[in-house]
Amino acid sequence: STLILGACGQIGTELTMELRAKHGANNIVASDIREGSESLMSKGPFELLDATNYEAIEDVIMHYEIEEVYLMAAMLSATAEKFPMRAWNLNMNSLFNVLNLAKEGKINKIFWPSSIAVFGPNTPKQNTPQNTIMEPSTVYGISKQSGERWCEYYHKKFGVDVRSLRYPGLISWKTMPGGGTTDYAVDIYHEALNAGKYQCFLSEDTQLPMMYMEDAIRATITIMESDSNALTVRSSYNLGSMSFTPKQIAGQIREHIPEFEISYASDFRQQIADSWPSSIDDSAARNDWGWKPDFDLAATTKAMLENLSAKSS
Ligand code: VAH
Repeated sequence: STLILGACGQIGTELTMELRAKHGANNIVASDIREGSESLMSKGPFELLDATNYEAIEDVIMHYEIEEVYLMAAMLSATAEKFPMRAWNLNMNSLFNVLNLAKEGKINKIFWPSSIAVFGPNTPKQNTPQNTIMEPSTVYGISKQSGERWCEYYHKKFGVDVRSLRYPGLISWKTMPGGGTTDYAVDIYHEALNAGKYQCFLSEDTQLPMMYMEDAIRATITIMESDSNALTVRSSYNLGSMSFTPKQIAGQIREHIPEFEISYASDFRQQIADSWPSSIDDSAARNDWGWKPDFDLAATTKAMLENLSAKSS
């Protein structure tokens, strides 16, 4: 069966729901440092679990006969700038725990998320290549770049079957994001419906790679189900779908809510966003395991506003 570490997070929550629907709830063990939503807690096995505690994870692996682990626990870019050492400890020690469990033969497959945050200010910003200059200038980006190096090392040296995706900013309605720089692209939809206006913490022309959560979950499950021999990248695959600016997302929202107003007040997250790419070349993912996104900005906006309206009514 499967263990999800960080199952209460923005990605973990939806990933848990999708895997339970696909494989049966009793084959998916959700875990996190804290309890999650009522539906997450009530519809399948859940364990309170600190992803930095090797023995605690090992106990859960043995008890439930876990074969594969999705490590979705991490501290994201904005929060990590406030607590560098806590971010490094969580992001790295949780990864070493699952890599070492696989090296010891206690689990046989790992998914670990990387991010466009591995790229830095001197990385080519348009159509950022799979292999290019990577000098991340954020704590989170440094932890993800280092994590990618360790994933590739454990695969080459010990045969560990670890698979990874460099997620862009993710847009979801089922779960709130936590502590990310791309979170404005979720907050804006909530504010458009609740207040009819939004003050954006990034400037209007800040173009960032983004993805609708349904696409990200499908990519995650697809790469995990792919034939190991098809995977030519064991650091982490670039993964793209769309890129847009706050001005463009506001324009799409006004197609549905004509009187929606946006204002701009950049904060410390502007420097983080400015160090990241504007668009991503994900041809390796498309060639190796058939990646193809479904949602563009118009479809994402429609889905977000419809689902958030239905949820609150
Ligand atoms: C963040 N959503 O903003 C995450 C992600 C590419 C962005 O890593 O930190």
